[in-house]
Amino acid sequence: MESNEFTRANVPAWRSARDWLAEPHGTVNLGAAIDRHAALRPDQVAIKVRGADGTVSKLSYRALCAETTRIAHALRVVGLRPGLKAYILLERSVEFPKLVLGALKAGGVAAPLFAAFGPDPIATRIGVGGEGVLVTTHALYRRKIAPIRARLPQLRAIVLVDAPEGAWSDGVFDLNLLIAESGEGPCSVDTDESAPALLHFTSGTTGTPKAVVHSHAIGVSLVATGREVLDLGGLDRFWCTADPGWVTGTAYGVLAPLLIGATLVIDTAPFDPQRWLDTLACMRVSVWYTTPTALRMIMRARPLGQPPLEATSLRVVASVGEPLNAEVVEWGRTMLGQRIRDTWWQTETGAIMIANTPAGASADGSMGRPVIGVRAHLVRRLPLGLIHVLDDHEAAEGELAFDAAWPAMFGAYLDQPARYRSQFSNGLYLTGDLARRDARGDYWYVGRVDDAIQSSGHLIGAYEVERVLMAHPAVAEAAAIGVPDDTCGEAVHAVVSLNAGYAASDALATELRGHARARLGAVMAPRHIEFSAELPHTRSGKIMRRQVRAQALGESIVDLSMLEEASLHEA
Ligand code: 6R9
Repeated sequence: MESNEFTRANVPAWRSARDWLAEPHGTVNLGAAIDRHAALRPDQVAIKVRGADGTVSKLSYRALCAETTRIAHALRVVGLRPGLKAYILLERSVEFPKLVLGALKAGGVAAPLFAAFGPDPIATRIGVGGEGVLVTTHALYRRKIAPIRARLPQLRAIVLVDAPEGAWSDGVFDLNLLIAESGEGPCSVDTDESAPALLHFTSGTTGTPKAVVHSHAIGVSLVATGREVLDLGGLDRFWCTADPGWVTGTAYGVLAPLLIGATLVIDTAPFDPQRWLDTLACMRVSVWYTTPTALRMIMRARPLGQPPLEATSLRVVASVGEPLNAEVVEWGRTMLGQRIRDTWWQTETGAIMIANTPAGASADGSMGRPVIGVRAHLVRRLPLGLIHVLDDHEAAEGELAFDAAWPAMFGAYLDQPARYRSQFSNGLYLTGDLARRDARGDYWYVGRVDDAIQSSGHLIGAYEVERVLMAHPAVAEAAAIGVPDDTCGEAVHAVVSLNAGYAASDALATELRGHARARLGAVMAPRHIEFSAELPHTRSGKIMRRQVRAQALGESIVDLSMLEEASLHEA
């Protein structure tokens, strides 16, 4: 299980991706692999950036190759060594992909952090991640790092991408000066494909965040799924809207498109529905990878009935991070002229595992089927770490699990071997998500095992309830939670935000309860409906059900990981 033996697996998509990534002598360095495009098509645009003021700038593969090599030299000068971390604390910017690739070329482990984190979650994560260097901007340094500098003995150096003149002292360096003074020659460390490349932090339900380790082998799955699911090729202009701090921001926001040789589109402005629609059009985006939350906000700003959007180059639209409800898919078909493809994966899986692929005609609202090479199962957990695997050929509901042998499978939770082992049983990786498989073999999201509601002896997936509420024309978003109840253990409670044109009222609450009851039955239908102007989200767009629950129960937030997620909103 822990030795990832995918290279011997007979999956042509993986073999061809690996053949493309590997050096002639067999090693794989994802930072260096991108240079192959610089050799083959040096003038091809690698990155196209739309600045907040609307100006557009371009970087060729030749320039990207040269600049990331210089960054690798610079990072080595300040102490980055193979296996050490390069913490990257940056907003959406052209610097982000350059720093990720430069760190990889130097043999370092790229460890992105959300720029919206406050000082505390940053210190916690660097404490978990261990020794390395930190790259950030001058403004973020002043606000987030300077106040906690004394708590960060793990940092060998801090590098500013935009240091004001004369700002370097006391272990703080100016990246441009470092570049000017470092070597020019090739700089790429030969890394074995099992060498660590990425470190991503995810918060669980309890305790400290987990640091998920990925090796350079992740590139094999990223290339294979980039081609198969996103249909990416060398002529595409690909826009991944993910925040750089989220796993999607590195995997598909940097690596997949650049390994494939596409043009990466970056918009440095914060989310705004009209701005994003403009970006789709003016950057002539052909493949767009975004989140249901962003799509629902755009849908709110531009509901059905208004003229369709003018994004004529758009060929593929895909979504990740949260369930994609059928209403959004329908909106996309009319307004974008595209069937939005859902994709399911996790920080731990490293790459897309289940998707609506071009070939498969899966039902709207379903996540689709396992991607080529991946084998999915539904399981029930039994005592003593044992599991019961449900018949793969039948419709069923259970915890989603995968044969633990795909290239992008995570290699460890840093320093937590027991926690890592507890995610596996019988050669399967257990995801912690509940899913349903229908008779056609499509997978439907049911909810997180942790968020499941126990009511009158039934286990209810939060999303099963939310999906039905969102099908009502008044509801924009919904969060279903369990609240303590003397008779049924937990009662289902829903908090909803409304679409434009609808106002909260007792009558609407009654109507929504009736709507849910008619479709879900008495056990699953929410007993209470509460209205909220907006539901709390993480930066990656996930509804924070634990926070919704704490608010509904009038509890103060005591869970550490929740506090950290909440601090994402203090920017
Ligand atoms: C890439 C990413 C993972 C969790 C995952 C699941 C939820 C992701 C989804 C989805 C429904 C989808 N999730 N994709 N739920 N439909 N298409 O999101 O990684 O931040 O680790 O989150 O997100 O619950 O377990 P990560």
